[in-house]
Amino acid sequence: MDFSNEPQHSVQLIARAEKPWNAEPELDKLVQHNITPEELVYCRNHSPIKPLGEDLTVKIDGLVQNKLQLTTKELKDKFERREVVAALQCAGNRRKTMVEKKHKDVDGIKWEEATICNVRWGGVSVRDVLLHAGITSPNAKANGIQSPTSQLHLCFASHVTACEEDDWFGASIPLEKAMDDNGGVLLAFEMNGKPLSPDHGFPLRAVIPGYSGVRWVKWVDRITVSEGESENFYQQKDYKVLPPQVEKHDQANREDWWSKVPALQAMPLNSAIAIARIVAPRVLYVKGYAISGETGQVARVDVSIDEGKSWQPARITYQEGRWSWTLWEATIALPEGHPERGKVWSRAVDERGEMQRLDVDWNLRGVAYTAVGEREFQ
Ligand SMILES: Nc1nc2c(c(=O)[nH]1)N[C@H]1C(S)=C(S)[C@@H](COP(=O)(O)O)O[C@H]1N2
Ligand SMILES: [Mo]
Repeated sequence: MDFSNEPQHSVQLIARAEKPWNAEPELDKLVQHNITPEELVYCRNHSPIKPLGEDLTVKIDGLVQNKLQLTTKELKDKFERREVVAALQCAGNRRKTMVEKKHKDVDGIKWEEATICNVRWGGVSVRDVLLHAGITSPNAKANGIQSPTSQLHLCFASHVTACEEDDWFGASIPLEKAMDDNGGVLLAFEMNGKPLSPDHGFPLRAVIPGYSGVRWVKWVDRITVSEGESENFYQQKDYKVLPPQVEKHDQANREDWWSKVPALQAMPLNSAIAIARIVAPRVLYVKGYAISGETGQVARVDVSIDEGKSWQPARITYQEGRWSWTLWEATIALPEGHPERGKVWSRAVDERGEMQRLDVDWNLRGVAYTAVGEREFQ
């Protein structure tokens, strides 16, 4: 892999790996902003970052009536500009916590709890583009296509450079997610009102609200409506929650676990504590984030100082639409006799009453760790 010509990276990030560039911000800084400034947005790359121009074209092909080939400028001219506020989170967010809590190592970069951000994305709707290309409506049997669209997939690909495990990068989502009017799926060219930076996918990236970061393909140059999922390594042989009995990579390959387990798509309900400190005698201040899962936006965040035996509600200080993260804080009066140092826990609850659990299983790749948030204070 060729790492010459890499752009400047944000100096506010802590490198977890240099080549490829993988870095996250400090968690206490991250939660100071409702909308994450670009300098604090984590970077997750499986390849070098190539400086590209706006003239990169994206092909739309596969099971569509009219194949298209457009530059970002042409996309902007042809389709209505749309915005969505959505949290982007790496599947490996909180991986280091999983290792510590389960006392068992996992494969992968030991991300802490800051590979998440909340951004106002600007771009065009993938649904609009696909309707233009000739997908009529979900479930329609268009143009001799055998599968109902409810069983099709939308594959995003980037061929601009080779990756660690494959010659190109790709990921797919169910076509239904892209065709959902409220799904918020975009081909984005802007982050917080400014053009994307090279690190985050200039000129064009996929935005898949609610889905694992790996599906948000950067530097996208091809979108294919397909009967199968993306053939790319990162769709097929990575980013899956393997069962806990799969303890080694060669075992996963030998016993063919990668084809038995579905790809991680929607990310689960989660929360983490960013700040926990005594601010006055017997007064504990706690602040963190929560993120919604598949069954709806975060409705409440609870905090506990007795390892989950009792909970009290935190104040939600920020939430914006279905796909944003939730910021929350709590001021807890420590009861008489409670030591002024210890641990505090957080638990997100969604609109349907689903809630985070105290403990969850270990998995080999350390993805989608969702046990309650936990932090020491003094
Ligand atoms: N082309 C390409 N797209 C990619 C990746 C990549 O390595 N190459 N990494 C994915 C992963 S795993 C994540 S979590 C997000 C990270 O996006 P960011 O670097 O803008 O935060 O991009 C996704 N899109
Ligand atoms: Mo990721």
